[in-house]
Amino acid sequence: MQVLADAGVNYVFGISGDSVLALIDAIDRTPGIEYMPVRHEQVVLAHMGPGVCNLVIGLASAYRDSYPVIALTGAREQSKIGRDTWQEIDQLALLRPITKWGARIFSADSAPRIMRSAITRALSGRPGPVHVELPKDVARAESNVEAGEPLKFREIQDASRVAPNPMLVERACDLLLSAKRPVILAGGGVLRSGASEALLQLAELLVIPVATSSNGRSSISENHPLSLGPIGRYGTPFADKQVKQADVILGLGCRFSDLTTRDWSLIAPGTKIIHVDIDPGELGRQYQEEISIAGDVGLFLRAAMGEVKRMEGARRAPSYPEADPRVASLVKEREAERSAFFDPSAHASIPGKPQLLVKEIIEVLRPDATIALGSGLYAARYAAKIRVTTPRSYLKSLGLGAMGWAFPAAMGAKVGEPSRQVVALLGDGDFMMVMQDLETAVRENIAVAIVIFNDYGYGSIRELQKTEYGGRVVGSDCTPLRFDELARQMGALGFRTSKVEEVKPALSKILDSDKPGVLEISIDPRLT
Ligand SMILES: Cc1ncc(C[n+]2csc(CCOP(=O)(O)OP(=O)(O)O)c2C)c(N)n1
Ligand SMILES: [Mg+2]
Repeated sequence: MQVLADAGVNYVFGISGDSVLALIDAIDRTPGIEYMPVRHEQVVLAHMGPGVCNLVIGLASAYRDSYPVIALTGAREQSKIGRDTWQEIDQLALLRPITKWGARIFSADSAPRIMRSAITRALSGRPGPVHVELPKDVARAESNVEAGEPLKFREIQDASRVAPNPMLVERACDLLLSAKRPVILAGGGVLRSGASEALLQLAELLVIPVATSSNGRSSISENHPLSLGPIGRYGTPFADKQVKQADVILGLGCRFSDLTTRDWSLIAPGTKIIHVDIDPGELGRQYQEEISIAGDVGLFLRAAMGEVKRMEGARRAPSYPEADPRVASLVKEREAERSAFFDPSAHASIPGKPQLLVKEIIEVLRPDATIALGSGLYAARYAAKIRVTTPRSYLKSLGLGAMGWAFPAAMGAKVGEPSRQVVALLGDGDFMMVMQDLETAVRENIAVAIVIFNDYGYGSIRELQKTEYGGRVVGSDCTPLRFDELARQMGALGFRTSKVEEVKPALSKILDSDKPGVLEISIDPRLT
């Protein structure tokens, strides 16, 4: 615990059990680190066996989206391990495919070394979750081994930033400078590398428009004239078109996934791809690439800027990118698509007008508000249209697409940055997976706003059953629940509306209250 506290870890979220009592006790006795009980084990400290089983969704989400997480789990006493004792499963094996690394602390003396290793592995290179298991007898043993020098997150990250091969950077710059319609595709790696500023600088220097994967959203302000917005499943036809027409694509910290490329149909054959990623395993994995570069995205961007300036190839004095005719026309097209989406008259036939509900939500939020999106239809099709402008302000379980992720993610974001507004936008089905954690939010006063698009069921699934299964809607309707009443009963604020004009005042009340609150937006289930 001392290693974690020294490294700056303030909170350990968890659910207890006999196997982790010594850990919880140690947290309680260690200054600077606090135990925060939650009501679902998606994170981070979990009892052995059933507790570890509940960890799977949280860890798999973190693994697929490259978030650093340390999972601490209990285990039976060492003398009992492997005998199928009560609640015992092979936890290290269970979590292995969804973690970067896992280890058992086998003696009290080895604890600091293994914890230091866990922190380093979670944060370095391509970040991800790690798992440390602590047998009950080891957890209660005494040791005189010191925690060691405090680890600094920043130093760990910097130590593993691999610089790209300069020869490849030069070739990449040559290709970018000779391109006619280049596009940058920014993925989550830009954010993990902290390279938003550098991305903007290179894009502006070369006047290259920037599209993002969904995981890369917030790496560039979507208000910037060079921003095309997200592409693929959760993107827009406008952004997709620019990527289709590109002759050179510079992929930064992205995986060219099925979601991003619409099953690899977006990038036209013959398009030249330059791909930069910290994980060499991603290079050339989905496409035949013109130039593959292993390395940190931020270091690549800085090296490329130096190279371009040396080549004196900057196309323009650094004026404003809108002066470029291509950019001016892109901005016009982008804004036209957006206004059409939110235009009330264009959707007169949709009684609930979910677009307009979302527009109201956007107008209440501060520009740097963090939004966490659920995985249902209303979140994906409508709420995803919120324009994201601040780095790390957009959270969604993308690689795994898990329901039940957005609300706890929003709580984590609020605990991490209490001064920022945090709002979870999700469906009723999504919320029901973890609604018991409202108790956590109230108890710990984690002031998140939870906006539930209540269409009384699994709208996205219902839609598929209507279109692909002859309209036979089976198992996708939920009994109507009053989430506003539930919230109030649990001690949170609770509002409910089905009127567009009531969204703003209700959400403002929650956001201004500094308390957790639920706004249930009732939507006619016949819409899906
Ligand atoms: C843990 C998990 N189980 C099942 C699914 C499959 N699934 C995707 S969306 C969805 C329904 C979502 O319902 P809701 O949150 O109410 O959103 P809506 O589509 O109604 O807007 C389901 C069951 C999933 N993504 N994650
Ligand atoms: Mg629903």
